Amino acid sequence: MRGIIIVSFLILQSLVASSSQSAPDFNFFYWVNYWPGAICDSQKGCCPPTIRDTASDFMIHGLWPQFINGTWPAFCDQTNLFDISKISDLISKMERKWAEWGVWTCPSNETNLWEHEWNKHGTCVQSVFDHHSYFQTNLKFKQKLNLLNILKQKGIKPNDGFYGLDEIKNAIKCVIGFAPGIECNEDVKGNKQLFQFYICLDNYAKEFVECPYVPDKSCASKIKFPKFPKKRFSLSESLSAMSSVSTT
Ligand code: U2P
Repeated sequence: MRGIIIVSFLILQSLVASSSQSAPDFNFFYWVNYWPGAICDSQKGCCPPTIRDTASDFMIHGLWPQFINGTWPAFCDQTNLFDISKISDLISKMERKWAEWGVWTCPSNETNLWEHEWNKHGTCVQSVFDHHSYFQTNLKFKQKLNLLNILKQKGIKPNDGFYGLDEIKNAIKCVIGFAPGIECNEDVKGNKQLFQFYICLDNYAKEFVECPYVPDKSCASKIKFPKFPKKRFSLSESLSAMSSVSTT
């Protein structure tokens, strides 16, 4: 009898626990990555060379909760704003994979992208993520999905060449099973160019899913894949390069 009571109590307890865990109140996620080369050209045709230790790669923009009707929640909680101390172990990786895009504008205009993404989108997904897991999940997908390599393997390279929009979508679809959304912008000559990928994830950000909704993101049937911004050496790197030349 005592055993039955204990088992019943445990079942009841687990039911209460699972019902108090809130389910996501949005439908899916966009995981958005931008191409730094598309930011340079679209400004004044210039591109400040970066001294940042960024990889020549797509950069994370953010993980955005979405509704299937094409709207999205934003800035949901003023009481839990960005706190960098909660993600200190992730910073060095984030600096390489999630660079501020103002670095590549003319003139450089750094705001704080991480802070903005948490305050705008992260605060709306607290049924699924806390500070740390929000940022970590972005980095996890970056590790899992190498967009640039996928494109390069299909001969689609950042060389200022033009490639079919469907060709680009299909390259990604071949690997994740679903076509991404693509956002374009224009270079100074008015050419449409690859700016951002929208990869759709389920509302727990566990799996890739078919995009329930992809907004029209103003591309053409052929789009330019601009070069990656050139790297400028830092003062210490330049000095060490000079000293190695003078000693040889
Ligand atoms: O389009 C302007 C900014 O609104 C946010 N956005 C846009 C489309 C969409 O489907 N979902 C969404 O969240 C983005 O916010 P950001 O983080 O850049 O401020 C988008 O850039």
